[in-house]
Amino acid sequence: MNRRTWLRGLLAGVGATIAAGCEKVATAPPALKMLKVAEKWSQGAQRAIIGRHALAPEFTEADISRTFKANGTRRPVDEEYNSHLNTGFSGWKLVVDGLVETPLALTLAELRALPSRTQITRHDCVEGWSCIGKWKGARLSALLDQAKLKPEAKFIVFHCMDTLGASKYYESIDLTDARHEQTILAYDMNGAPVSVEHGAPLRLRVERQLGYKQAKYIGRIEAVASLKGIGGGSGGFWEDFGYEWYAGI
Ligand SMILES: Nc1nc2c(c(=O)[nH]1)N[C@H]1C(S)=C(S)[C@@H](COP(=O)(O)O)O[C@H]1N2
Ligand SMILES: [Mo]
Repeated sequence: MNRRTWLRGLLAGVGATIAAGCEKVATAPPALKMLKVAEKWSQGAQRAIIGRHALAPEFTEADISRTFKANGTRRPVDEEYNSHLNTGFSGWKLVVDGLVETPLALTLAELRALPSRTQITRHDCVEGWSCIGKWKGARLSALLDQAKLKPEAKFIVFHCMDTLGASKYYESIDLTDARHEQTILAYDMNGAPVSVEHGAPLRLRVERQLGYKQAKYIGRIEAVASLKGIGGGSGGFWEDFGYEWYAGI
């Protein structure tokens, strides 16, 4: 192992906040596995103390990063996405289905009419970089209230319109995060519609979680009882490669 791969492994072991990156992490040596266990324990303790409803830190306009790095898909190649992009997303609708009483299909104008929230927050990618941006979007809880979750619903799945590698990107969160005050479906970033590289027309902001949970290019939101039947079954694109499903920070 050269110094770099060793360092990468170490960072991955130390924990989700400063781990290796949006790529498959090399198998960790035993000492690092122990560190990982310790980190998991300390994360659990922190969560118990801080609680799942606490707000992520918010910043001021002056703190907004001059350039916000784009990561993962920056320009979807998918035909359906591009036809929506070419028509300014005028025919695009967000589908909300699965375990809901009232399935929805909402235009961007309808999403903009829902109760919204604006927040200046820090995005932390497992690769070890962070950027601060201002996000405005519809509160996910408002959308779920409109669709009326069935009692069996336990998770909210975000089906994205981009293909990364060989499969469509997707993510999922539980109902605590879905109903968190800062969990929004963002249509604006830094005062303008979300750009293509950052997930146009709609991307998730779930501020108590790491970067890979922040699904871009959302096309459909599905309420489910179990994550088993979706994608590789681990609840997200990177989770199917071994990343933690709960990426709380
Ligand atoms: N649909 C989709 N969502 C995605 C990704 C992606 O490749 N496709 N990458 C994730 C990762 S790893 C990060 S760090 C953030 C990057 O968001 P940004 O490009 O706005 O910085 O988006 C996340 N959401
Ligand atoms: Mo990331």
